[in-house]
Amino acid sequence: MEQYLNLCRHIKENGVIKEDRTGVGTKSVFGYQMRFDLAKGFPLVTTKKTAFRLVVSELLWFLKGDTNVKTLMKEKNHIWDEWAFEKWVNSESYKGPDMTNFGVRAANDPAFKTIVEEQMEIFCSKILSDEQFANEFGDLGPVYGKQWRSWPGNDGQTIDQVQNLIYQLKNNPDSRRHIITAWNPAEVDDMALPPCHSFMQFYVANGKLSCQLYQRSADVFLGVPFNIASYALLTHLIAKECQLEVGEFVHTLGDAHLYLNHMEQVETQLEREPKQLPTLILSSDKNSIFDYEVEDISLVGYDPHPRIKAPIAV
Ligand code: THF
Repeated sequence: MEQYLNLCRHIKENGVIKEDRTGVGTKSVFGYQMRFDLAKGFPLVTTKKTAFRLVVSELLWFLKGDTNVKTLMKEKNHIWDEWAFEKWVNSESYKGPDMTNFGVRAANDPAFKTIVEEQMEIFCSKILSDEQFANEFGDLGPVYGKQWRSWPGNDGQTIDQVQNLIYQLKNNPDSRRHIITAWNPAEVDDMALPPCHSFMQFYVANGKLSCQLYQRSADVFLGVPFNIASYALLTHLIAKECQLEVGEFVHTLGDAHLYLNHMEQVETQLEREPKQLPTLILSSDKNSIFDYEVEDISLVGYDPHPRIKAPIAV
């Protein structure tokens, strides 16, 4: 995963200091591309331990068309909690301590961080125990799952972009229109967070399936290792269903940034030697990409350096 370390180095050396929505501040570059040959191993970052099971449960959640964090919480996946939590604490029905700008405030104030964590626990247990609460506050709006599987079309029809993609890959592999887009301008304002990984294109040549992703905003320390693994996995799943080999994952980034409170962690990672990439194992009895469960997807030979903790910007 030299590609990933080169990206970190490139931003460190060439990035400009830029304010951002979250108030944390970033070092940022605009426009960058990485390529991963998926036949050479599964591209999960080895210079820190990265929780692949979270990548899997998130991708299966997208593929099922789900947009409610309850499903993720049941899988003990908490990577989307903050965005649902934010909707709740800004609503009429929230009666707890003031949570304005809780992300930045928690990062600067340990006492307040404890209060946020308490409220977050209350939030999670309500989502898991109260169905009506989960329906109202667990939903992130028309995010990835909705756009991928049921993009609202004309006269009440919905468009299943994933199903259509697979059909076209099987029947018209040379097409230059193998596209899925999550960026729906009509619905962006209703989403808890507009899609960061917004537009993908697939490509078939020499019996191999490649995927290119356009990611408008890239949190290089926390998000990007997840995003690379997620799209690599998606490419494997689709290739298997279409009886193709895997080709390349091409990752194109728009605003590629390192949060200023991740800089020390990045240094630690840059001092480490990358290790051999793991291999992906898919359970062989699945006929459809929509039938996978978390247990059907695993890695062998993943032996990363230890985890490096960092705060997430909300
Ligand atoms: N918001 C921000 N600021 N960065 C992102 O990368 C991001 N995402 C998704 C939505 N909003 C985002 C969520 N993806 C982690 C990883 C991916 C996320 C969110 C959070 C994270 O905290 N990972 C930690 C620990 C995970 C754990 O073990 O619970 C890590 O060390 O990797 C980009 O799509």
